[in-house]
This record gives sequence, structure tokens and C-alpha cells, in this order.
Amino acid sequence: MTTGYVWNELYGWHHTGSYAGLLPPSLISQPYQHFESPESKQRFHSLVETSGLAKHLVRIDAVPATDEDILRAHTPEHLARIKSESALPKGGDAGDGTSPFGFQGFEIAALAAGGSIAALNAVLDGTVTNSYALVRPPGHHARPETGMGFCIFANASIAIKHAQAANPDLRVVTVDWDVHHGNGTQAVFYDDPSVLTISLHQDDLFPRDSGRITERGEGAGEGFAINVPLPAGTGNGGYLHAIHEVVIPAIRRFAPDVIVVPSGFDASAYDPLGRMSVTASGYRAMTRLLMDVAEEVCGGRIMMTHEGGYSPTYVPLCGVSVLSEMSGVPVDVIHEVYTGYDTMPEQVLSPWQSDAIAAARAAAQI
Ligand code: 9RB
Ligand code: ZN
Repeated sequence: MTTGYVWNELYGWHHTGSYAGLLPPSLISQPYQHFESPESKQRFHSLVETSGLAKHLVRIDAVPATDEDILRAHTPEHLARIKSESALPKGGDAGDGTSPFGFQGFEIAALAAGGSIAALNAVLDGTVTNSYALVRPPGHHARPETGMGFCIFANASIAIKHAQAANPDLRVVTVDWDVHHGNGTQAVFYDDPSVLTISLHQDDLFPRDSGRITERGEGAGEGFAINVPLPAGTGNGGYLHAIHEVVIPAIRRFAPDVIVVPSGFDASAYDPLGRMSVTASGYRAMTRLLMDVAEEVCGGRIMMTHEGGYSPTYVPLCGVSVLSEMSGVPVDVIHEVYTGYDTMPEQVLSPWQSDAIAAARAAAQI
């Protein structure tokens, strides 16, 4: 078994400017960084190198997505606007006023989409069994007509549509474990029965009023969107229960050719933007469960593409835990640090979490 890995130094150069988290700098908000800064991603890549994992992975080169690739998921107006703002000396914003990018941000966003394309291609052509695209900027909030939530282009969707252009029969399940709703991926495939989108997320966090269990797809795609909104505070017990109760049965029933995971580590106990309690070992256990069901239905084929995760110190541990599980390469250092949250009470499945998961399962008619 081999695991592919994408990283490009330019992902660290995507420039979200001078903010104080999400606030523009002012006399009451001292200029600092935007939440979506390079830190967590660059440090994740550093740990991939320093842990020794990198030498066991197959490094995959990102190639920029072409206009044709991007236009499979986006409107010509969105692409044109990003290109023109990207040519301005101070860059622009992907659509909602909180998703800034710098001069030539278009080129980096196209390289992020291209990294996801390359990672999925490598899995589908058998170069590797599974792969992780550590790309930036993220993509799962980007809708056909706009970017939002720090996302410019819909990286996972663009990769899936690229693969379907070569193989129109390709059927895909997406399992989005970022703490926020994968609304963009859902929107791209909402009327499309060839892609089952599943999102686990903190209930009504971001975007607001999005990701409810009543959102199930439309037209030919009805029943091919599944949402599992989880109460704030959910930890490993709740997440693993949701995977067992909803995600695995849905994947078995759909029997995809490949599983794509928009992978955010902002459901972690240390994340400043989410209020969930997943730990590195929780992310590792979710990876194991997805690998087992992938083995059963699609030859183990999984591609993960990076989304959110804003703890500079903890994201690398979650990421390397996932990559260690995907590749079967043990990384001991993970077990020696930051394990305190693994035994906290919030890791145990609560009745209100299991009720929420049962409701999501019933809505998905599983
Ligand atoms: C808006 C605001 C946000 C936007 C994005 C995130 C996280 C994204 C992520 C969190 C909060 C505010 C639109 C504040 O990690 N996705 O995976 N908040 N955005 N004010 N307004 C008007
Ligand atoms: Zn997120």
C-alpha cells in the first residue's frame, strides 16, 4: 500500500493579509493575522518531514488547474472576477468579505485545485492506494458562483469533475469532517446522483442556516446529500458513532469507486473556530474506519484534501496521525504529546449526540 502526498511551498504564500482573526485591524483590534494563516499548514508539512513520514510517502506534484477544470465547478463570472482582482496590487476577496487573497492569489488558488486533481488522479490511476493533498487556500465552502469562508475555488469538486470528465461513470462519496458545513461541495453536486455528499459538522456554525438534515439534494440528486449536524461539544465518541451509524451504511449502500474527504482539523479540541473535542487519535480512528469501508467497497481508494484547522500546534498532530494511519507508517511522537483530551468526559457519546445522529440517519433513510 502506498500513500500519495501533495504540498507546494506556494500554498504557504497565499496571503490573507493583516487582520485580527476575522476583524479588520483598527484602534481596538491590533493588527495580527487572519485566522486562515499559513501557520497550521506549514507546520503540518514540517512535521511530515521531521517525523520521517515524508520518506515513506509518494510525493505528488501539483499542476495548476486550467480554466476548463475550474469552469466545471464554477461560473465564468466567478473565475473572471477572481482573475481580475488577483491582478490588482493588493489583491481582492473571494466573495464574502472575509476571504481575502493577495496579488496573484488566483495562481495559488488554481494550484490548490490542481493539487487536489493530482492527488485524486494518482489514486484513480493506481499510482497510490490513497493520498492527502495538503493544499491552501481551502475549497469546501466555494459555491459555483462565489468563494466564501476562506475558500476561493472548490478544490474537491474540481478534482471530482476532472476525474469524471475522463471517466463519466465514476461515482464518488465525499465525507467532509471539517467542523463547518461542506456547503460548497454540496451545492456543486446537489442535483447530481453520481456524487453522494456527506458532511459531519457542528450544528449551525458556518455558514449559518446551512447543513440541516432536511437538505437532501434535489431533482435527480434527491437523497444524494446527507447532513449530520452535531451538537457543540461532540468529541471522539460522538464522531465515531456518527461514522458507524450514518457514514459507513451510506457508503456501503452507494458503493462508490472512490471516497474523497474534505479534511478539516477544526473539529479538534484545540481549535479557536470550532467548539468540538475531536483529538488526533479520534481523527486517526475515523481514518481507520473509512479505510476499512473503502477496502470493502472501492479497493481502499481514498483521497483527502485539506480544508480548515486553525491550531498551529495541534493541526500538525492531527494531520500526521491521519497520514500515519493512511500509510501504515507508525509515528511514535504523536502518542507522547497532547493526549490529555483523550480521556476527558466529553469524549463519551452523550444521549443528545446519539439522538442527533439517529435523526440524521432517519432523514437519510438508512
Ligand atoms: C461573516 C463572517 C466566518 C467565516 C468562515 C469561518 C470558517 C471557515 C472554515 C468561520 C467564520 C463574520 C461572513 C465573522 O474553517 N471552513 O472550513 N465568519 N464570517 N462576519 N461575517 C459577515
Ligand atoms: Zn472549517
